[in-house]
Amino acid sequence: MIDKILVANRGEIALRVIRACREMGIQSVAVHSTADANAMHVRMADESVCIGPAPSTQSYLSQPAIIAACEITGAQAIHPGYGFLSENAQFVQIVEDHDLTFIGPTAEHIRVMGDKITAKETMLALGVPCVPGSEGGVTSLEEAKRLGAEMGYPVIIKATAGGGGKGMKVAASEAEMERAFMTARAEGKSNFGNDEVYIEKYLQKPRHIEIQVFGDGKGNAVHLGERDCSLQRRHQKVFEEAPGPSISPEERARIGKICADAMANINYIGAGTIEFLYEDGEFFFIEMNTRLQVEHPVTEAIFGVDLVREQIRVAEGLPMSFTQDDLTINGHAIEVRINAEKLPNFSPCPGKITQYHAPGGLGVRMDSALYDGYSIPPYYDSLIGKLIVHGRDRPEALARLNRALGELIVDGVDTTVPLFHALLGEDDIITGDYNIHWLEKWLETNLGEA
Ligand code: MV4
Repeated sequence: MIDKILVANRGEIALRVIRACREMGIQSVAVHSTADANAMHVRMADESVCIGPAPSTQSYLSQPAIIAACEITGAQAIHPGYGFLSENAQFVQIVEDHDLTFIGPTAEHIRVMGDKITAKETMLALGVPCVPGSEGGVTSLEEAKRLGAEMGYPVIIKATAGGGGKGMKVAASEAEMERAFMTARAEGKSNFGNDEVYIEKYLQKPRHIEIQVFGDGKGNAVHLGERDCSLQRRHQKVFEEAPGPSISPEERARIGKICADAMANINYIGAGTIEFLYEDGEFFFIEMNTRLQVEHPVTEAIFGVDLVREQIRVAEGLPMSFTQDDLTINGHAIEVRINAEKLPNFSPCPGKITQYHAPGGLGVRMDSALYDGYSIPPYYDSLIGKLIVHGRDRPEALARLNRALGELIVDGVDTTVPLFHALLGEDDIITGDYNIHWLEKWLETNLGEA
């Protein structure tokens, strides 16, 4: 039995985990940097421990400080939230070496999926459809050019350790191959200490569709449909919805079963997200995230489940509280990310919140650690809240989003709220007709983004 959980995170996701703990009768321990002494997650937890100075490398990423905080407080388990240590296989190993429970997948699954070449090989072997491309790594320019000629341009060269768009280069023709290949390798080396790259056919106008999966670590796994997260800026998602406006129930059942069966096969434990590019009715696997994601609430809304509660249950060795047959979709949900950023360039805008009022009413969920008088520190990411709306169908969710955005008050800093007001007036957003390039094009046209 787990009766005390240390939450190794901050902000809205720390609150999210603390809320699940409280509903389950589990004690919670917050950890915080000196800059977060007055943060809401510290107030909401049953106990708190200061784990270091403001920079996250010396606090939220400090493995010894977090392990020590468990020992001091008697927490038996660690929930990592997203980001920070959530996909660090070495940390998971250390947690287990201290006889603590990591609430998440095994170190081995994190390692396999953290390397995109081994992730793709694994998924291909499990019957998950992948983007056509090289089998494993490509080590020479000659091999890269041979593959380019074979599959046809454009192609994309990706660093196996890449992320956030770094170490990713498109080659439109053989003439561009040398430069793209060398740059992808150099970026992989300098950003991730790994210059291994692989090659894929470049898809020109796909959607980003991700499948939520969940396993009990004992050979049982389910899927909870998809989220369409195509609206991104510089690889940062800004607007996410479930179900995907372009996905039919038949397509969902088919790709969902492929994903759930794959996860059952590897005894996957906890929450995971299998990312696909979706173009012309076809799914192509690109990556898997072995964590709870920022946008998990849209899935929770339409399925009526608490994913954090389930994570804790399976970490304790309990079964999931639902089977695939129990999971049916109810309505439509949309999440928008409220960032403390100044438009048009999305420059970070930390500072003091002089007034905060969260929207409410039917079908509205505001996940945020803000409060009146709170000072957003400049050390961490700029996400200050997530507004999630749920309606019986997509038009109702859109109307509710518009209404809830109108109720939200965040004074003292600039936020991304005006962007969402503007997007809600766009026909393509109203009809759901967008792909991964839509937002950047729109920003260029409408905000003349620098
Ligand atoms: C691609 C692609 C087109 N074709 N792979 C971007 C980050 C990484 N997660 C994968 N990415 C892409 N991989 C092939 N074969 C286009 C992207 C891409 C993208 C993907 C999802 C959401 C937004 C994106 C923005 C630019 C490029």
